[in-house]
Amino acid sequence: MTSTDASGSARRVRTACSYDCGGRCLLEVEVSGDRVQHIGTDAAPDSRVQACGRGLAQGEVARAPDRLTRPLRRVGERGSGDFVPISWDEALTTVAGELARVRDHHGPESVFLMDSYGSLGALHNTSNTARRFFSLFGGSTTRWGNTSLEGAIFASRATFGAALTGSTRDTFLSSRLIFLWGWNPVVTRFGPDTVGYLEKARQGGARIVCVDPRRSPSAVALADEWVPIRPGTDAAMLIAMAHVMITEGLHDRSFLATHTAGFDLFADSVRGTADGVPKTPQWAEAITGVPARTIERLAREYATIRPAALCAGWAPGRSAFGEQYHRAAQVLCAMTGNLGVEGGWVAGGTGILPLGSLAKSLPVPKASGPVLHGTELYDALLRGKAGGYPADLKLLYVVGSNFLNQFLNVNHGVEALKAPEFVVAHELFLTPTARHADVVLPVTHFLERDDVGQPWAGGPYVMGMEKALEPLGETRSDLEIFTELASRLGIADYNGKTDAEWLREFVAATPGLPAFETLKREGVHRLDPDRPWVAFREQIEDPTGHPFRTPSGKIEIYSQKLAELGDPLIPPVPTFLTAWEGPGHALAARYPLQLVSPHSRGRINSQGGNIPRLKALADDELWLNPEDAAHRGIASGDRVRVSSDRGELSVIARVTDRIVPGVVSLDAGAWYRPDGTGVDRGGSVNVLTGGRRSPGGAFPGSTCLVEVDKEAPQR
Ligand SMILES: Nc1nc2c(c(=O)[nH]1)N[C@H]1C(S)=C(S)[C@@H](COP(=O)(O)OP(=O)(O)OC[C@H]3O[C@@H](n4cnc5c(=O)[nH]c(N)nc54)[C@H](O)[C@@H]3O)O[C@H]1N2
Ligand SMILES: Nc1nc2c(c(=O)[nH]1)N[C@H]1C(S)=C(S)[C@@H](COP(=O)(O)OP(=O)(O)OC[C@H]3O[C@@H](n4cnc5c(=O)[nH]c(N)nc54)[C@H](O)[C@@H]3O)O[C@H]1N2
Ligand SMILES: [Mo]
Repeated sequence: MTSTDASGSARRVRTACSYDCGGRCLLEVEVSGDRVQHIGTDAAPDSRVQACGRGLAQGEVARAPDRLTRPLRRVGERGSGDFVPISWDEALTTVAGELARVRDHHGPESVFLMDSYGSLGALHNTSNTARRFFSLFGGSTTRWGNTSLEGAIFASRATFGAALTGSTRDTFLSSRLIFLWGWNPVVTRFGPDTVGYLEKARQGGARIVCVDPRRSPSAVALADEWVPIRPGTDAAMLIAMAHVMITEGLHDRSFLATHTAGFDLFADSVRGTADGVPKTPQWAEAITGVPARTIERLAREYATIRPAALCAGWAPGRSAFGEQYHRAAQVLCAMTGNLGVEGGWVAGGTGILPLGSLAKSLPVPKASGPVLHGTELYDALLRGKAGGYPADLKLLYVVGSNFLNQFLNVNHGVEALKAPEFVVAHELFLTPTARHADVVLPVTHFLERDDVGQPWAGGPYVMGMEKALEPLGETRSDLEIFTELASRLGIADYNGKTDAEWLREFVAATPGLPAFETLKREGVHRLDPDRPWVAFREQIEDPTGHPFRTPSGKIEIYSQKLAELGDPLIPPVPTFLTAWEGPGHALAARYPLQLVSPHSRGRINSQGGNIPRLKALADDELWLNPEDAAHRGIASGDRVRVSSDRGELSVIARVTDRIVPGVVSLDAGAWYRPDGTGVDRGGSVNVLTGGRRSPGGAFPGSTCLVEVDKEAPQR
């Protein structure tokens, strides 16, 4: 444990963010007394773990004036924000009492655990701490459907029999062509080393093409070519690229014969043998808005310039039939033989690499209990069993999630949050979600805890995290809170160890790591392999010895498992399916513009939305094309009303040709702040979004039609 230097002179500690951005970047924190004087990242042993502006602002986050420091009990209506501070004893007694009451009277499935990605340390992990508790509690209803990449996970399982498809970023140094397809790592990072390797690849002669409805910061900084595309139509463009390769004989026949199953069935579908519609570049042009000639050229380039990396981002997959886009991208990777080789890339999910990764984190015993997809939560809260859901949800338990802001259809959420008998949230701040809780339990910030962490993928290193500050006020970690609740509820075995004991155990179980105390002092420990880690290298180099974990043992272009589902909306070969909300849909008469909602430079999802230094980094204006603006008499700087079938918000417009006509963009994560008339003045984009999950489970944030009008000046 570190202690504050009595003389008040500064000390330095090394830690890393535990946020859900794929980072885990080095923070060198200079602390004096209870304050962070400065956070730097320059002494990093190499540029590959350097922190971004969000990391460097964590001193302000941890000591923000609106940090919650005491447990709160609601006194006004839900959502009113009227709370009074209470003691921990009262808070824990109330929460334990409600948990026991609901479990004993209605069954544990009447508790819904809403855990999310607030903190992703190995120990202080908002999901593991909560899931461990509720497993031992007797179960609960939980959520399925990863908001980030469920489409990619679904597709990767079908195609490769694996959810994890990550490679280390140094593989880009061998790439001669790189597609940033709906991927904007200049803002979203995906590990602190991604952009550096992309820059190096480009300096070494790789051509970079960005396919995105927006000329994103990555398109500006990294790309040789920007290909604007209509949101939600990527599968059509990819399938048309396959058409070009097939008709021109550019596909890698020997790779396909050795490693894949079902290519002929896909080729039939591309040619239109059964439906009479050949999936030509002209066909795709009408759907995507991308000129047929561009599609042809890019198909030829991807098939002939090798090795090439098709980095298929997750945003295009967070759409109506998002999994089809991922499946199509995966098939193209296989058709060009760019899989399992250095310089190639597997379009898919990601995940901690199976190399020297941290062997242990807080264990979560298996629990049985019903699951609901995140997009079903509000309807389930409102209708329960009568609506066909597995339980009547009486108690909502929220840990590390600002779902009201971050899930689709905020107004529906506000209605649904009136329904449960009791709502608890563990939070740092009174977020839009926490405002709707009955009891809010104040948690520590990661700068106030020891931990260890590892980035999502591609970052072959482990970070030791040393506590820099004492917990603010009366805050406690999620682990401490659950430990207390477990003891009040008579749950044995939730936590019999100190933090240091857990952490020593996790680190000791991992070959190649120094002891926890050393790791904590050093900060970064790299586990670099001697050559790039490439997903599926073994399967490609030695197909007999290392089959894929699919029914055929091969890359399944035609998926036997999907065929067995017999669901026309989950076809066995990648297929473009028209979204349930989009151009040409009846709703487009009233709401003619498509909306995308990228992740912000100034936030991690919604986190940072209340911090001035981070707000200043964010771009919270609505981007719209000059053509669309002219029709509506809108100029940059005008306040506009954006409306959808689900709600309305008010923001400032930016007119820019960096977005394709017919599409507008507003970054996700600004905090919901409704005025008296139900219009959101905070610019929380999910006031506009809505709808059901994709058949494969993707969270369809970018399937959304809106209209934009100039707002009459306020009096
Ligand atoms: N700064 C920052 N970094 C983050 C996060 C954050 O909030 N802030 N969040 C983290 C998390 S949780 C995640 S899951 C990742 C998200 O990472 P991504 O999903 O990659 O990020 P997005 O910003 O949503 O989208 C990337 C790009 O896709 C484009 N796009 C949107 N829809 C489509 C489409 O239909 N087709 C095509 N071709 N392009 C499209 C957007 O314009 C954007 O430029 O980022 C992580 N990193
Ligand atoms: N329209 C649209 N919506 C989107 C997206 C999009 O692209 N467009 N992206 C989606 C994606 S990819 C994601 S991942 C989701 C994210 O959805 P969430 O995971 O709900 O997003 P966050 O805003 O990161 O909320 C995490 C909360 O945890 C709290 N927190 C931080 N540390 C701790 C801790 O140690 N303990 C506890 N108890 N709490 C802590 C933070 O204060 C914050 O309020 O949003 C999704 N929503
Ligand atoms: Mo995410």
